[in-house]
Amino acid sequence: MGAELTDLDFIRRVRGICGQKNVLTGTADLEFFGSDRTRLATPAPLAVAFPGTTEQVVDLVRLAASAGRSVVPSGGRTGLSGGAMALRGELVIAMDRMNTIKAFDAINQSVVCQAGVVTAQLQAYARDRGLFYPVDFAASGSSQIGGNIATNAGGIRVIRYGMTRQWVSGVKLVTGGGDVLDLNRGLTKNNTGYDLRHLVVGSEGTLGIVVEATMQLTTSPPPSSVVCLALAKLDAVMEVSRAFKASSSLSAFEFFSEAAMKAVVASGETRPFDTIAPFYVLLELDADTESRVDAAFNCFERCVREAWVMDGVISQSGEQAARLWRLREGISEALAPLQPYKNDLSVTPSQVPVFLAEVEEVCRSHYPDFSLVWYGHIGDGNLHLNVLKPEQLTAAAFHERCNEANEKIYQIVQSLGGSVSAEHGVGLLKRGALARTSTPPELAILRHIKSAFDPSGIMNPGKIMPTIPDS
Ligand code: 2HG
Ligand code: ZN
Repeated sequence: MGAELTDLDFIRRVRGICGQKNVLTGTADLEFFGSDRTRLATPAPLAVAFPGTTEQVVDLVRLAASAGRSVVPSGGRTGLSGGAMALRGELVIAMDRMNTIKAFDAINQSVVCQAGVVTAQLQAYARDRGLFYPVDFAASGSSQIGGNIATNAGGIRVIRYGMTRQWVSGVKLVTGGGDVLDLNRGLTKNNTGYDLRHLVVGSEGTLGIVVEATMQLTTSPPPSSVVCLALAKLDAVMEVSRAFKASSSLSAFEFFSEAAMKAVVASGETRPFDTIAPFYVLLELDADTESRVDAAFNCFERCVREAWVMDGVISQSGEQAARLWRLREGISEALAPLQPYKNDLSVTPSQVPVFLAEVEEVCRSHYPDFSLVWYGHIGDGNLHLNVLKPEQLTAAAFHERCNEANEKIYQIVQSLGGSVSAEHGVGLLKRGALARTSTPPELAILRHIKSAFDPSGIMNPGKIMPTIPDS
């Protein structure tokens, strides 16, 4: 029936489902809700719908499937791989109105929340109940739980708490076929074959729309201190990591280069000390007892004696700790106006120095005009390589050369058994690179899984999968 629906008829039916005021079609709204932080291309969806219930999401997906229209799920739109970009007349389903924390279970230490709950909202809710939601990153103030699940968001405390996947004990999904799957239902033990919940985590909206989730919380962490260290050379990273891991209980181990420090300082932050170094690390460690604080100081002194560390500071207050964190968390935003070319790569933590040195070498010899900004979650092997455009190059020429450089960088990633997308997902940006680290049989299984959940192929077209189907 619906295949012949005109654009206007389709929008009228969408309005019939969500209500007149919950469907937007103005140009500015289409651009805003049809995009994420990548701004890869000009968004061009047909309409943006804001459902208020799971039933409305089901009706929207069924309508889209029957009319042969594609659907792009939209959360906080903070993604960095183009996973929420709507480029060709799709229906964007934005989860902003489904933003309620519906239930709290103190015994299970879990909450049931709708997909549009903002990460910081969940963190505050947990805090108010003496508990802790540990997944955290710079975009926590606007990213939504549904999007975090769809991208398996990581962030700054993965070395202690893991990624979002670890905290999802149940997920409710409206599949591309319009069925509602209530997966795992908050259970800790459930060995009933394939765990479909874990297929949904990281599926980037290609299988269906997450409408609700049971998220686990944990006990509040002990008081902590933040340490920022200036490193004399790259090799010192591993020595410092080994030393602090042996002496302290770490919750974060982050890294950034002087180019990143310069950018964040130019954006208004203050250098932690006068020493200029090629690299810096930022550690967060438990400081709940005197002996733990002493151990951190002793370790710091040892690192200086060994000449791994040129300078450093240990936070003496919550305010100072927050200031030090801003040096790391503010980098992405500070670089944004320069429109860097982004890579989000990972290898095992012990391979990081080799990996970084090899990439630097390739860039030095083939792309001497590129300026490389390194930062990331070095404790878990995840590095964000942001490349800045040389002034004399046009944006198009710069992109072309970055793509060419990627071939060489991906070869290094591949040779070390790493990943071409550590935490930002594949989206549109990395789908060409997927074959680097996934074999043809793996990609074939990926496609079969997609069609089992999304038989008409309407869900988030072109994301993850290496081709864009015509819509
Ligand atoms: C971070 O760790 C984010 O700051 C953003 O994952 C990284 O913008 C980037 O490349
Ligand atoms: Zn990151």
